[in-house]
Amino acid sequence: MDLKWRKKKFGQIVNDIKKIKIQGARNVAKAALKAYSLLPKKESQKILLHSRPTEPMMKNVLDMAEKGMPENKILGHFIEAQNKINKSVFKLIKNKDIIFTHCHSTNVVNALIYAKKKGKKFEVYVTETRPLFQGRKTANELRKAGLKVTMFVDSALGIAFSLGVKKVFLGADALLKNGIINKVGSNLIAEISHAHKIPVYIVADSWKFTKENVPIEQRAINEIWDKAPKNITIKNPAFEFVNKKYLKGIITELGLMNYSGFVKRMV
Ligand code: RUB
Repeated sequence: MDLKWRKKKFGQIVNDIKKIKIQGARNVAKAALKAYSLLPKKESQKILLHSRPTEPMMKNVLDMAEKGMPENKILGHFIEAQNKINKSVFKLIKNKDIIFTHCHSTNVVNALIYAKKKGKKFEVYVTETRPLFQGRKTANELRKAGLKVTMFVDSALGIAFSLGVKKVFLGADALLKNGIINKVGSNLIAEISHAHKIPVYIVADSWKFTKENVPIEQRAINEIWDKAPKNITIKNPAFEFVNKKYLKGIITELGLMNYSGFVKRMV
C-alpha cells in the first residue's frame, strides 16, 4: 500500500469519525486504531484525538498501539469485554422488563441482543436522540434482532418513565472517578430515573476509564438549525457528565459493581 493511498484512507476515516458516520466510543476507538496503523506517527494521534475530543478509549487504545501492543490483541479485548458484559447484563434483565436506553451504544445494544437471543423476554424504550438521531440506529438494530422497540422524542422522557420502565442502561464515552460522560440527555435521564427510583446501570468497556480531565465536545450549530437566523445563540454539546450518585451500578468486563468499587479497581 503506497503512502498516497494510506494518507487518503486515513483522511476518510477521520472524516467519517467527525461526521458521526462512525459513532460511539468503541467504534471510534476501533476506527482510530485502523487509521493509526496506516500512518503510525504522533501527528496522526493528534488529528484522531481532535476528531472527537470526548473519547478517552480512543486515547487509551492509541497509546497502547504506540507502545507496541498488536492490533489484533486490542481488537480481541473488545470482543472479550463485550462477551463478559453480555453475561452480566443477561443476569440483570428479568422477563417482562421494560429497558430504557439513549442514543446508540454498541456495548448496550450488543448486550440487549445477546439477552434476547438467550431467551429473555423484554422490551426496549429508546429516545430518538436529537440532533443526529442515533436512537434510530439503536431501534433498527434491536428490531432486526426481534426485540419490541418503542421510540420517544427526547422531550417525552417524563411520559416514557410513567409507562413502567424497570431499568435504564446507558453506554459511556468516559468513565471518570466521580461519574461518567455520555450522550447529552444522559444526566436528565439519570435525574428522572432517580426521582422514579428506577436503577441506572452504565454498560461500558473499562478501557473508557481515565484519570484525566475530559472536555465536552461542542458540535456545529447547523446540526441543530441549519441556516438559523442570525443573533440566536445555539449550543450543541454532544455529551454531558452524570454524577456517580445517580448510578446504581456499572457493568464492565470486570462484572457488575457499584461505581466507587469500580473506580477503586481502576486507580
Ligand atoms: C454515542 C454515545 C454512546 C457511547 C458509548 O455518542 O454517547 O452511548 O459512545 O458507545 P455519539 P459504545 O453518537 O455522539 O458518538 O458502547 O458504542 O462504545
